[in-house]
Amino acid sequence: MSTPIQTSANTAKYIALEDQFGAHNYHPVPVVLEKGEGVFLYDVDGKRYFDFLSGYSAVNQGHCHPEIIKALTEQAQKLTLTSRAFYNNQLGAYEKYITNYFGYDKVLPMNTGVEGGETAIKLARRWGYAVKGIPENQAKVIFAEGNFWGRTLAAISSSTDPSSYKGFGPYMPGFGLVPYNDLAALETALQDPTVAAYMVEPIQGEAGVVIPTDGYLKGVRALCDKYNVLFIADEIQTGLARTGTMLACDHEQVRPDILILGKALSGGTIPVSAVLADDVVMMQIKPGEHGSTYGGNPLACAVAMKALEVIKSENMVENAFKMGEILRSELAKLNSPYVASIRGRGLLNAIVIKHENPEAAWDLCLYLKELGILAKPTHGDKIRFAPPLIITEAQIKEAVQLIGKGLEQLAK
Ligand code: IF1
Repeated sequence: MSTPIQTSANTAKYIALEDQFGAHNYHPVPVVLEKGEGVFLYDVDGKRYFDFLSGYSAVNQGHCHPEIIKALTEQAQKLTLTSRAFYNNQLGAYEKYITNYFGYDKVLPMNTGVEGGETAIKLARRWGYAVKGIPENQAKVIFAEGNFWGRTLAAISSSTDPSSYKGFGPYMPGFGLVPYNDLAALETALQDPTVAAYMVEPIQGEAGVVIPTDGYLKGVRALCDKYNVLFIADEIQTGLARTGTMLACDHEQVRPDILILGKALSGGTIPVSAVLADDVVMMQIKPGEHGSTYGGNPLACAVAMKALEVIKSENMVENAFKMGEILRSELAKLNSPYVASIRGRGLLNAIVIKHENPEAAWDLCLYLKELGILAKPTHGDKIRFAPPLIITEAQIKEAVQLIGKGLEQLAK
């Protein structure tokens, strides 16, 4: 079954530019987007698509949310960057807002998600030496197999995915791995007195929306308490209402020692990430020991405050929970012979494709593009379905009908 990749001359023109002048570090679905509004994206020929990827959960609030864009444009006309060499009138207000919002003493503002991960690990190592008493340069951080937290050399040093780490060595020392969702293995690892932290996604996104057994997060919390290890939750993809609770950790009412946020923290406008922790951890980094040019810039602060505000004012947590249940139920009703499983929480979902053609998931995404839905496979046979959290029941049902038509094409 060969899938005809149908692209207009206009689309092909833009793709050719990227092909000639851009690094080939991605293999995008062949669509060229020009406009985004709410749950919809529009290509250069004006065709409308449901966005079922949401910028990998960076567009939870919907594309170009009017209030977030208003906050962005108003601040952009006043002051965008001071650097942290000086104070600005947005940062303190933002720091108060976000620490109250999530219940932590302090926040360290950064830009990309992976910078948030790097910051969390530096904080954990510092705490390990200063508070836990780990001998200098011997602190370990444990990660879960199947993790993904970015593309820096430290991030890929913890990866178990060859497409992330192969050919980029040598790797960061002091990192350990345990199987995901395995409390016995975690306990064994945490008995090592040089372990400062366990960094984990409450649901593994890139691995294909892998949801741990109920009780896993509570078990992680208990083991970290028992062995005096910091629990770092990477909520960059799962946080900010994506899984039907404000944080995915809320599903088990656990509070990580270090919380990392990113992506939808800016509503998909500019890179904004944040690391939250209490003073016993956060105060281990002294003036001049960490930061970044854009970290805490006034534009990011204004945007992030509004992006957080609309999550609550528009009840996105409740909507994500309800629409997620409807999405999974409607997908199940399709009863497709090509869907091995449907899994997810809130509006972070994935289907696993079963088909003799190993390219079936990719082909399905091409069919879906033709039908007006944008999604992309992860790890071969899984397709993530993660629309913006403002999607309505009617839109979910319309989209699932299109997904059903796409699945039928796999029969040919
Ligand atoms: C790409 C994946 C998703 C993340 C979690 C940290 C980061 C990410 C849980 C780093 C970023 C992005 C990166 C982007 C595609 C996307 C992705 F497919 F790569 F793995 F979502 F699953 N923690 N994920 O998911 O945040 O530095 O990118 O701001 O690299 O292609 P970042």
